This record gives sequence, C-alpha cells and structure tokens, in this order.
Amino acid sequence: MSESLSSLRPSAAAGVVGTTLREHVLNGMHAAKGATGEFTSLLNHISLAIRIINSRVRAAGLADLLGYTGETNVQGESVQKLDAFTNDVLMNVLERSGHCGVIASEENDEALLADHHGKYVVLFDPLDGSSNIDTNVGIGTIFAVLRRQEPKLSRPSLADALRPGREIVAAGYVLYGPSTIFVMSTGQGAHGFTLDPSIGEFFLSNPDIKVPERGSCYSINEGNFSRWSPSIQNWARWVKGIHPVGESPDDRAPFTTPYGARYVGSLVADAHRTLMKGGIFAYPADSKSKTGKLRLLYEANPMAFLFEQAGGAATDGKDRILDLMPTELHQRVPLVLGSKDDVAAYRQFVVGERK
Ligand code: AMP
Ligand code: P6P
Repeated sequence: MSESLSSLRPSAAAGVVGTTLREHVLNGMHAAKGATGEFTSLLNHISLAIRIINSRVRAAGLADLLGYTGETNVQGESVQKLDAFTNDVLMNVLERSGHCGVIASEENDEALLADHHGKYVVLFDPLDGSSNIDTNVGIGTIFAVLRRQEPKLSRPSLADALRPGREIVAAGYVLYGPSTIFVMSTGQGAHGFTLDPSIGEFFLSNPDIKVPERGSCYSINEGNFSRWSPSIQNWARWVKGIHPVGESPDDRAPFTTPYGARYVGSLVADAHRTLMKGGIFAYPADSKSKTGKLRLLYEANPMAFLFEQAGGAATDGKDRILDLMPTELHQRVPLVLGSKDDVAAYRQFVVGERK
C-alpha cells in the first residue's frame, strides 16, 4: 500500500509537492537576521494581488474587461478597463497591508503617502503592455520594493520613492502568458514561480535563473530606426551583419553575427525571453522619445535589479541603471537589458569605441 504524504520524510514529501512561493519567502525570512515578518507579509500581499489580477486577466475576454474606460492616465494613454482594475487591486491590497508608507503606480499622477509610518515603498506598473490586451499578447505586472530610510522618525514623502535602484530590497514581474510566471528577487538571486491555476498557488519552477554570458537574439523596435542616433543605427547594422555606411561589402570579408530578431512590444514578454535565453533588449532614446519611452522607477529599475541578480546587465546604453538618481516619479530612461557581453558590445557603439 502506498505511504500517505504525511508519513513521508519531509524531504520526500517536498519532492512530491514542490516548493511554493510562500515557503520560499518564509525561508528568506528565517535567513534574514532580526526580521520582524513585515517584509514577508508585504510579499504575501503582493502575491495575493497578483493572483487576483491573474484570474481577471484570464477572464478579460469574457468578463467585458477588454476595451477602454474612455479616460486617459498621467501618461496621456487611454486607460484600458483592465488597467484600471489591476491598479485598483494593487493599490487596495498594498494599502490594507499597512506596511507601505509610499505607494506609486504608473496609473496615478501622484504617489500615495500613507498617514502612518509604513516601512516600505512599493512602485509598480500594474499592467505593462496593456495596449496588447485586445490582441491577446503577453502582458505583465512589474514592481519594486524599497525600504524607507527612517520609517519611525519621518512622515512618508515622495523623497522615499526617488531613490536609486541599487537600494531596491525586492523586485519582480509577472508575465501573463501561456502560463503565469512570477520572477522575483529579494537580493539572493532571481527565481521563477509558475502558477497552478487549479489551486491558486505559485510553485518554484526556475530556481536561481542565470542569464547566459552571451545570447543570439536582439530585441528592439526597428520601426524607430530613422529616429535613432547614428551610434545606435551603427549598432543595429552590426547586429544584422550589415557593413557600416561607406564601407563597401566588396572590400570587407562578409561577416555574420549570431543574432536573430524577436520583438513582442510588451516589456515583460521581451525582458523574460531575454532573461531566460540571453541576448539583448533595447529601447533607446530617439528623436521622438528624447529620454526613452520606459519608466525608470517601476519598469527599468525592477528589471535591472532582476537582470543583475541573474548575472546579466542593465544600462541606459552607457551607465548602470541601478546607479541613476531619480528626480521625478514618472521619468523615462533609455533601457538596455541582457547578457553581459551583448550589453557591453552595444555600449561600445554608444561611446564610439565601435562604428
Ligand atoms: P522585516 O523586519 O520583516 O521588515 O525585514 C527586514 C529586512 O530583512 C527586509 O527589508 C529584507 O531585506 C530582509 N528580509 C526580511 N524578510 C525577508 C524575506 N522573507 N526574504 C528575504 N529577505 C527578507
Ligand atoms: P513600442 C508597452 O506599451 C510598452 O510600454 C512596453 O511594454 C514595451 O516594451 C514598449 O511600450 C513598446 O513600445 O514603441 O515598441 O510599441
């Protein structure tokens, strides 16, 4: 007769069931000397919000949640019904957690400053890529957690949020794709958890993710080519194996590069593929988006934190994203994510070391 799970040794039982997100977070708390449990509770609240969002994203097509609300957000973008819903869920759950002194969302003009001394700051993009919702393309949620400097002595303020990404204590994204995967880091590596929708539990599916040193995929919106700076245009030619302007292919041995092109147009989908497979994702500044399109605090910083935790790199083309000093809540930044070697090669074009 087969043994019941309860009679199996814990290690054997764990092998049968797998590690849940809750267990992973609890292990992190036990390893954090002096932890009070507030951070753990905050992460569990974030997990709850994500599971609520996931259930609604999956039903959006049937629950009249597609389409637009008719409003525009601080970014001047039309607000999708699902944008509004996911923003409301995250704001509500985080506020009720009692752990957040400051909560800021891409969807809200201003950061919410709590009337208590909450220890943490949470910055998020509730539903990135939402312009793709109606075409069923992968979309995602992105967040970063910072610890306020003097939570007991000072009132929450915007200054608590305008901190460099190197001060992040946790960051993650959720990709609502063929499956729902939650990639998260609290500074001890980047780990992927896949949702079992039948029981609403995340299970560790990608422990200790490592970005390959070099990849074979580049990801950029080539439709912007004419608006890029000459150095980015030179990189784009190189990555496609096209000789620099003015150099006739005749006087140069033909060269090929290992790169293939992939571009979804949804940051979480493009970033996740790059994290898992290596290569490079870039959204540079251009003549239209002079400081880039993506947001520093709740898109670039959390992604940069995760990529560095996975042994990859994240720059604005030249400088490390996590060292940038924010000045505004919704400021944009050029973003390059990927394998160390591929990001370094891109940088050589930006600084003029390669043409
Ligand atoms: P707390 O006292 O619960 O607010 O935690 C204090 C600090 O310890 C957090 O800001 C984290 O840097 C670390 N920490 C606490 N709990 C965890 C956890 N579950 N996983 C990883 N780090 C943690
Ligand atoms: P483009 C989606 O609208 C988004 O904010 C990111 O998710 C994505 O990486 C980027 O914009 C795509 O922008 O200009 O290539 O459509």
